[in-house]
Amino acid sequence: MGEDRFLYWGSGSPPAWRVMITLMEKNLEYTSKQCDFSKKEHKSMEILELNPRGQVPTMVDQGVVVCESGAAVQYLDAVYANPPLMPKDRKALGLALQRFHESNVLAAKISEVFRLKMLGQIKTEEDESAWDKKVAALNEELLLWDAHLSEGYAAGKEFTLADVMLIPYILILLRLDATLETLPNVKKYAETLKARPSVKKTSPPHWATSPSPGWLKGKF
Ligand SMILES: N[C@@H](CCC(=O)N[C@@H](CS)C(=O)NCC(=O)O)C(=O)O
Repeated sequence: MGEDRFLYWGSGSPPAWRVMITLMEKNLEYTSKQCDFSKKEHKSMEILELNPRGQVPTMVDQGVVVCESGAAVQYLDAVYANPPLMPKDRKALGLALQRFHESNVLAAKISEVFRLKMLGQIKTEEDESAWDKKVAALNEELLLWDAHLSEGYAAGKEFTLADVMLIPYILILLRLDATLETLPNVKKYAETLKARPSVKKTSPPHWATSPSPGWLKGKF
C-alpha cells in the first residue's frame, strides 16, 4: 500500500517495469494494481477512465494521471528530486536525454521480434526468413548499444533515467536465452543491473515461475 499513488502494471511489461524501477529508486511507496493481460484487465473501465488506450503503465500520483512510461519516469524525477536520476551538467544531460530516447529504438526492434513469435505468426519458410531479418536488424542495433555501454551505463559512468528506460529491454534478451557473447558490454551491463535492487525486486514475477520460451537461444 502506498500514499496517494497507484500504478497499474502487468508482469513482463517493459514500459511498466521502467516506472516500477523509478519508484523504487526514489523510495516512493505506491498501491500496486497488477493487471492480468490474459483476463484483459488492462481494458477494464477502471483503467480506461484514466487511460483511454487501456495500457500499462498507468500511474496516478496525488491525483495526477501519467500514462506513457517515459513521461511517468520523467515526472517522478522532476517532482521527487532525491535522488536525482538525471545529470545537472549540460553535456552529461544532453547525452542522457539522447540515450533515454534512443532506448525506444531498441525497444521497438525487440518488440517486433518478440511479437512475431508470441502471436505464433511464424509458420512458413517466408515467415522464418522475415523473422531472421528482424533478428539481424536487432543485432545491428545491439552493436550500437555495445559501444554506448562501454563506460558501464547507458550514458557514461552513472546510473540515470536512460538506464531505467533501457534495462527492461536488455533483460528481455536474457529472458529469451540470448547469450550476448559477441556483445561483451551489453552482457556485463545486463549482469550488473540485474542485481541492482530496484531492478531485481521489480523483475516480472512470472519469469520466476514459467520457463523461458528460448526464442533467442544462442543469439548474438
Ligand atoms: N508507449 C507506451 C507503451 C505502453 C504499452 O504498449 N503497454 C503494453 C504492455 S507492454 C499494453 O498495455 N498493451 C495493451 C494494449 O495495447 O492493448 C509506454 O511507453 O508506456
